[in-house]
Amino acid sequence: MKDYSPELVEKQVQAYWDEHRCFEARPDPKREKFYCLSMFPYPSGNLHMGHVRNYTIGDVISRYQRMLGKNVLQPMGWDAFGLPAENAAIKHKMPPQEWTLSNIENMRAQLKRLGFAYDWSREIATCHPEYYRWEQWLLCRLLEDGVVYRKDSWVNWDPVDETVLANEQVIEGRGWRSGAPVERRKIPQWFLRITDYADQLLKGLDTLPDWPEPVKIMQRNWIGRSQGVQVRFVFDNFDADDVEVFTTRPDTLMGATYIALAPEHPMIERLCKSEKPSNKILTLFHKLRRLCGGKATLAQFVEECAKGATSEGEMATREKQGMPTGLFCKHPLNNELLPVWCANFVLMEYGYGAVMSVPAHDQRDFEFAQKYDLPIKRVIRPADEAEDKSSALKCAFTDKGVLCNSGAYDGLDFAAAFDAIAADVQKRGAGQKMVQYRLRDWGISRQRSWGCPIPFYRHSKDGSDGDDGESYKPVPDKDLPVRHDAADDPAREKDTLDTFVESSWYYARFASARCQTAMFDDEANYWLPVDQYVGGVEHAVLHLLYARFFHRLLREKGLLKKEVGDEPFVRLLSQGMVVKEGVKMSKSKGNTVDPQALINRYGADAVRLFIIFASPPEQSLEWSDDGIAGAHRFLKRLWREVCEHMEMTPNDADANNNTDDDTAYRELRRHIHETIDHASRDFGKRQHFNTAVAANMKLLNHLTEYKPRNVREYDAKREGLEAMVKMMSPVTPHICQSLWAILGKDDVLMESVWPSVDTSALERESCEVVVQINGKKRAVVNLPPDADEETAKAAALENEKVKHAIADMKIAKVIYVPSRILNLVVK
Ligand code: ANZ
Repeated sequence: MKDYSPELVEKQVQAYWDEHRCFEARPDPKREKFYCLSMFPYPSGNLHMGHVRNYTIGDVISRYQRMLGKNVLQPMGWDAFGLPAENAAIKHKMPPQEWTLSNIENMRAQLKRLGFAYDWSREIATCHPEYYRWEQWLLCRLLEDGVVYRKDSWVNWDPVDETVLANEQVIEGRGWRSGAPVERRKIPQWFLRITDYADQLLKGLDTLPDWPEPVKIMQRNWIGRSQGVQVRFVFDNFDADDVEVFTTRPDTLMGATYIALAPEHPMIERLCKSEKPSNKILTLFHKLRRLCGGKATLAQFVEECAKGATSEGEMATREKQGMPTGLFCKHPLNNELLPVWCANFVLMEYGYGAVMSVPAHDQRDFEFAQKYDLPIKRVIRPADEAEDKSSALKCAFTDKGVLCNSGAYDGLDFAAAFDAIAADVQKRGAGQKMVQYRLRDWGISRQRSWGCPIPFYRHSKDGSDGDDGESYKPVPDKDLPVRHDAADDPAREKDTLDTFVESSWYYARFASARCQTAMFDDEANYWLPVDQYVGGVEHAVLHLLYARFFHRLLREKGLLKKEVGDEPFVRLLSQGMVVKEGVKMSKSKGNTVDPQALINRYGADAVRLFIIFASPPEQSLEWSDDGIAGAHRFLKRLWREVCEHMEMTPNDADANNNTDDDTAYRELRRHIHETIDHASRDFGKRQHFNTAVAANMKLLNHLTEYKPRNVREYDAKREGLEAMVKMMSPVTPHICQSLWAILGKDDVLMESVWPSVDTSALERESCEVVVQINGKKRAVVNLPPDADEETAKAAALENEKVKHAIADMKIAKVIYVPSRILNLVVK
């Protein structure tokens, strides 16, 4: 027989798959479907190890499910719009489209070389007009329904390049190309009302038992549901709308000593324009202003705050600064006057952009009050502290406790105070209980050229030339798609869509990829939902949340049937990182390993095997050069073992020795079926593919040592080799297909059924039972698997070591797990 040549084997097998279109999926209502999806890549140029890992895991699952008899769909495509293409275009002086398409060519060839079982007839690239025309069509419907709306929003502005920057283009507060300090600017942009779905998206997480818990926690935190109270504060010396705040701690209301407004708060904007506080407080006002670092006017202070980037991280680490407005509000319960400040720690995007500050019980408010000499009033004491000791606080006491210095509310605990104060606030018409989400509406406008054009145009509303949502209309369906390279039209929206929009519905389009007349046809209802989604944990929050949101939109619009379920992804596997010497493999760290070089040297199967064997999928994978060489050696051994067996005939075996002793035979068959049992669980529910492979490696050792002496033993070895070739085929499909043929089979391996366990082979004549005395292992006894407790105890008491350990003590209790353990509790 010939030697194992991965290159030859892989080429042949792949040619066969191609020719017979083995992976093209067709709906078949009579069969159980299984839709397995791996997160599609950004076509950056070449596959990296992270991709190879992601896609190998998805492929193993797909191929395993197929052998279980399911009708499997596994598609692949390209998340093709995005900033790197624009950057590369600048760098290589080539259009983003050309760069992207040539990368796709290259990466498609790499994926094919790895032998992934994709239905390439469904390939999607999000930059193709055939794809994004449906996205544009949907967006037009969403504009009509008001799910898309326009509002002013802050962006990072590079004053030198005169362009809007994405958060990742702001490096330490400066534009990535110009190096100029970034400014914040407000411009009108498009938003999707994802916040209307906050509650559904939160509750839906409880219906996903097969999602990793950490991902669900991250999503819950991102949605950030807070239960609190809205409180309205009336201005004392100013004719304006009330200041509304959101608080999760209404129990501290009696300790509020000032109100803080975000620099972007409309009231601040209004004050900046007038800058004329009432005479009554003018003197105090000037005194306070002097405390604020010499910034003469509120407008200057606000301008100062607008510098720096918009990211939440940058906002959080800023030094707390503020300026008094000169205005006062009335406390809704005791009518005390509270000064109104403008403060840079208040976010316009959360709640009402205003805070009732309780310095005694909130650390930010405390630091701010100390800095600007504002009163600190303690209203909560620890439950176990009888009296309010009223010593000066060194920091805020932020725990929940019992109320003090709060008049009628004194002595109430958090829950009682929350309800009592909320009720009183409501009675006075000054607010009510409410739920607030951290989740913001999704800003989808991007000032980029390599993206899906937003398909709206501006018409003049009553002859005026406004720039609000109402002055826009959807591009008529007949004019879709609006191509990314369409000629300029002054009336049309110039911004493009966030590329997360494309990746929010691709999972559904794959299921109807060839439909030309609609976004989806009925095939989508057959394949959806995705039964298994595989991808990196870096997408745990945004991508998965957006796709869950789109799934709900698509169902509401009737584009997908209700029957596909509330959630797009039933089961999620978040694969771990590929690391080298404990550090994430990445270009920026310069520690990458090129998958292509390894494929060229060892073949695709060895690379796939190494990746799967090295660690469980959700853990990080430590790269090792020895590991890949080891994988290759294992495959060579498997090849040789099958070939050698095939060169032998049953008669050769028979002639060697004819024995009645069937111990070795039974042991081998037991090992084979234990391995099948183990691998079935590991490939299925547990998804620990590495231990399934390890079990097969052990089985190969056994098969190698096993020298058949008669026909029965020869057949048992054959049974073992066949089972092994099947079990390894999801991981190393090429070599297994070839070996399947060498084993004399003329069918396609992946169409054959997963081996089943012969339970009679699992039976043992005796098992080793561990005997413990007071929990300590003392001996091992051999017992029939069905031995009862009395028999087990009797056998243990025959054992010298057990006798010795018990000596003259009495047995107080017996704990017996048949075939495993006997614990004697003695006194
Ligand atoms: C008074 C108070 C007293 C508060 C106290 C906390 C502790 P979560 O839990 O994240 O929802 N807050 C409200 N709007 C804000 C904004 N726009 N920018 C910055 N902070 C804001 O947070 C709710 C709390 O965050 C609210 O409860 C409010 O401060 C603050 F001892 O109100 B609290």
